[in-house]
Amino acid sequence: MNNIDLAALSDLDRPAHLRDLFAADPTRAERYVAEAGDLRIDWSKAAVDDSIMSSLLGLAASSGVEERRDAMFAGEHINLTEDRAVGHAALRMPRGSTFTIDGENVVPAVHEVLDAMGAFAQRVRSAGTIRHVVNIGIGGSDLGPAMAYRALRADRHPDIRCSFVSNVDGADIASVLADSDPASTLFIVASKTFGTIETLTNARTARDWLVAELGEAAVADHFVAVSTNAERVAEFGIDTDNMFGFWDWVGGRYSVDSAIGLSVMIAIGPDAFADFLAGFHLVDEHFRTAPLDRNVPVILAMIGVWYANGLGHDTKAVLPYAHDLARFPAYLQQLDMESNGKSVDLAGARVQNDTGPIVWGEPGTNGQHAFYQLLHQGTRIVPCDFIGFAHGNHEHQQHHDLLMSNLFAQSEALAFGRSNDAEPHRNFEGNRPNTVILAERLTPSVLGQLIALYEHIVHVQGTIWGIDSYDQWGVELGKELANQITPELIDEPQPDRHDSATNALIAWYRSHRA
Ligand code: G6Q
Repeated sequence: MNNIDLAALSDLDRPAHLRDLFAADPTRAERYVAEAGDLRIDWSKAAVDDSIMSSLLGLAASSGVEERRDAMFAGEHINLTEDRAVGHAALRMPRGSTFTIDGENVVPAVHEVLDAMGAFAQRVRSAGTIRHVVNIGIGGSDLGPAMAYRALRADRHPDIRCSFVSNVDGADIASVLADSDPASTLFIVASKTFGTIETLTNARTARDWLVAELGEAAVADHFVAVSTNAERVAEFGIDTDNMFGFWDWVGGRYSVDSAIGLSVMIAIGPDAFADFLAGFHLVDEHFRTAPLDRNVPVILAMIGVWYANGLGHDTKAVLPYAHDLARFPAYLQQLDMESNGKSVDLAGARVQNDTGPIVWGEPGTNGQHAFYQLLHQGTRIVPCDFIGFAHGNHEHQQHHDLLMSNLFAQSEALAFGRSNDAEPHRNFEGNRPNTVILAERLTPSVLGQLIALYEHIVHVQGTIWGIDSYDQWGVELGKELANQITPELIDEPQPDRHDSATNALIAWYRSHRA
């Protein structure tokens, strides 16, 4: 392997056009494919050749990717700015295995919570009184369960539906309450800190609504909490007997496989939830043990580093050809952008290279009729991840064949294009890189595998960029200012605290609010 540094990436020779790479190497479609668990990952249409891959894998080795991966699995405090271990992989370890954090094997405690969740979920599923589960959370305490609930439509209990309330905009809770019957609704207040203003505001509104309808005594049967902060849960008025815990070594955006997934477990049942966790674990084991040159999260991460720092691509599209994965791009947006949207390295110095990409996407085929024009003929190159399945979770085979033919066609068209010198507006230059991830079917296990794959890609890229992928200080300033401004909208404005533009906005709102 070639040893280069990150800064040298932009000096490497660009690979040939994908058409020429394929023409020169009839084995490319076989060599640039690997399996991780049940996922088949094909990066043959990525903008790389053997020489670039060798440099990238050399960079991974010299940047300590293996060491930092091992440090994570050893429970070391690799989240430096918060001085915490990064233990989400422990959440999906089989019973009886070991993951040590701060001198303690945490796996027994993980399974204790899973057992409690399982017993509770089973009671809710069989009792027949609860028909609507409302998860109130935001960010990491919302996106994961909301995405997974939607993705696992085919596995859900037929008579229990879930809703997800996150936005402090009253329209969110209002629309869910308008569609709820208090006697058959269970609220899960999901908040790691139990201090998040949006979640507490929504939870209070929901609590008031329930009490107004059924009386204070009903709270015990209709509210549970998921949190690391028992004191605040009790203060809010939820009995800590009705609380499912987790730990500070689980980051919000890495928590769908903790008690934060309770709504998903109620929907799909404890056994399917165990399959979901087993799926994560399969890919964890692949990431932990595969050599760098067969390690799919490492390979995809390094290709992403090449796009960001070698070729200067700013964004990345995630395009699931599965309507049930409609929220997957939004989920990955948080996972990736909150983790690697950083400009300061672990030593506190300004980074010298671009870090995480802007992640976006929509399911196919909808996106094709919207933004794919730019993907095919725009001036900007957007590397794409396509995700598809051999079987749809429905009975409409014709739809599925059409869907998958579109995925294959888009991947082909982007990579190879079609020349038309006579009519430039019909010319497709191709050479637009993409990766194709396939699996038999979108099951709980496969969903877990997909999430773990992206988690580890983010981890490896954070290592290369030398940043802390596990903190999120960038969300603090806005929160702090909002807390200052809230009383100014109602009581006295404090113009000394703000710039003239902000003061004008506050003044406008005050005069119109009145
Ligand atoms: C995720 C972030 C953030 C967090 C929310 C909700 O990694 O930390 O999105 O999940 O701010 O926080 P609480 O769960 O503490 O309410």
